[in-house]
Amino acid sequence: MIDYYPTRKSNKGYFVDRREIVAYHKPKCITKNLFEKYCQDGFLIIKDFFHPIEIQECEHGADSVQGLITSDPAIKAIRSRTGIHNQDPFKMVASNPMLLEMMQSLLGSDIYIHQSRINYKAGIGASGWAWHSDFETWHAQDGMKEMRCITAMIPLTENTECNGSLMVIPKSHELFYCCKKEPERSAEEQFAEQIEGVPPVEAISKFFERSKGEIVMIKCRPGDLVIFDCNLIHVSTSNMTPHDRTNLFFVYNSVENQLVEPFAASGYRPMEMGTRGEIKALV
Ligand code: 6CS
Ligand code: FE
Repeated sequence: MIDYYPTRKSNKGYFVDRREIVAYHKPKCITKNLFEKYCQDGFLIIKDFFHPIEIQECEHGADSVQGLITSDPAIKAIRSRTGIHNQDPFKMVASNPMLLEMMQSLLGSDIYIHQSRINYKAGIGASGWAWHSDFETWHAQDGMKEMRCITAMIPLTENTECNGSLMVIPKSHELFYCCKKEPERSAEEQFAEQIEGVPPVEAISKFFERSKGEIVMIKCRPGDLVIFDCNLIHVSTSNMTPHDRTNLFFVYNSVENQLVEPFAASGYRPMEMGTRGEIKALV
């Protein structure tokens, strides 16, 4: 199979253009202006998308899951729990009809969930993530062929300018950086801290040249919905405030873009990091 995004294969990094269109159709729940903005910038923040009750239930759900994964008080790093979209109460939000209609329209087909997770950034010390494109990882490690996949981020606590909010480079989704080859680590190590697939400073500068230096901090609150293209370059800093930051992530992929063999990895990651096999479309 031809690899149009040959990342982690050679000893030198380089750029290639995006091949796929960013979105197919305008979803019913957003205006034409917002749709165009999404296509141009590669992300969108939609205020008050969810009903407060839906989100409150997830906040309680997240608290109980968090108890399990941060029981060691010495651990102040980011903690992710994957594979949560079939679990109550998260299931309800992952299959919210307006959210599904939006993803189906944007992706122009039936959809399914490629990956779901809760990311916790505990207060006073949780570290962040280096600049990266999620698609780079999904292509290299999971065998996601095309950029036809969108992440929905659902804040369960306020994301402020201080508590390690996501930052994105608008328009960076139009260009792909093929990263240089790095020694392979285990899926779990890679998930906890990304080293492979991190573009060098010169490459990030080029993304900034295209955005004319623009960087957007995704400030949002419970009830809001953030959507971003799988190839949008993003980063997040550590959380030195006393305020924990918790976000849900559901990654929707087109059923026409199901995983093939990984393009730059020797095996499959666990199922909850990249769904493969028998796919049931969400309706
Ligand atoms: O390994 C992954 O699939 C992921 N890693 C990062 C740093 N962002 C998104 C995705 O969950
Ligand atoms: Fe990411």
